Amino acid sequence: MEKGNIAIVLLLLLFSSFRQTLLQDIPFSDHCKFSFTRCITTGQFKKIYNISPLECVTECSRRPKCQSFNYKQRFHGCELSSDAGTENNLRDCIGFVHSNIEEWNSEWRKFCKSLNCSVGQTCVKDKTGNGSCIYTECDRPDVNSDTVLLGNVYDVGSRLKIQCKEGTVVIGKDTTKCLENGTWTPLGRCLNYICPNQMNFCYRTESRVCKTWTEARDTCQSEGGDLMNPDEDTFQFFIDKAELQNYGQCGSFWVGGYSNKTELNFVSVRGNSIPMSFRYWFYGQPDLSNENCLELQQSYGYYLNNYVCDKQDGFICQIYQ
Ligand SMILES: [Ca+2]
Repeated sequence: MEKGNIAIVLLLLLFSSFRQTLLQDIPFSDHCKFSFTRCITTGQFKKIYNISPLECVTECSRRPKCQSFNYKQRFHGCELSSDAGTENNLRDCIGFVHSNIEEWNSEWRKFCKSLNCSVGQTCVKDKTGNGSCIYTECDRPDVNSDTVLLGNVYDVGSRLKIQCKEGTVVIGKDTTKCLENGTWTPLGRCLNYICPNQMNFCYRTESRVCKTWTEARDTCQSEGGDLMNPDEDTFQFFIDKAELQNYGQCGSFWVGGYSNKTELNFVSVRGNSIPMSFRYWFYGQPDLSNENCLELQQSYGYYLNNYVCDKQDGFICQIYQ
């Protein structure tokens, strides 16, 4: 045999022994189901260590969420992904193999398919062979772009924490736990709010994007709060402390108070009435009966004015802690 041929034979032997140790408990006919030295980097939702490649096939087969998996030889590590591997999302990864679960017609796959488990559930079999579905993982929580999620384990019982990007604060809780029903406990969000000392609320003033009263209220509610409640304490904070003096690109600010169409009986978004005697009305306000929404009017030193709700104003959102 020529030297070159010997080298090729040795290489082939080496390569096949590498495959053999990697997937020794998997029939050779199934080896074509793997992409060697490839891995998927998207959609990973669970890692399990110290299991065999066949057990990894089983773990993926038992979860409707699992579309493909990586197997890492060195750590006997199994990484489940909610994405199927394609030419676009597979990368070169030394020491890994990747496989799409669609390739496998395992007993577990057939058994679990009939149970129709939900995403987040795992199909299990009891001693008598009956199957059922239990929640084992939560989905990755939805967070906004200002929120950094710390931790990447989504198993039932595990906890995650959030960290806010500069200029934003956590509104609500900064940790969450994956419950046995596959949902997270309520997790806070990072928003560009200010939480003043000794007040029971956080707020933000919007003076660049001007909106109608209803649009402004929708915006505040979508952030988990409401328009600023026009009550004594809040006014003392904003007016007496002159918190608004540096703002004004939109002019005035919508706040959370309105009246019905014909009378000037104003109520706040939290349900308290705002009597004519309230000391934060500007002189002579409220006046016209077609002005059904409340604003802090810039030219009135940000005292209360009723105005037509279609006007475009800035606004103040408030979230009680
Ligand atoms: Ca008015």
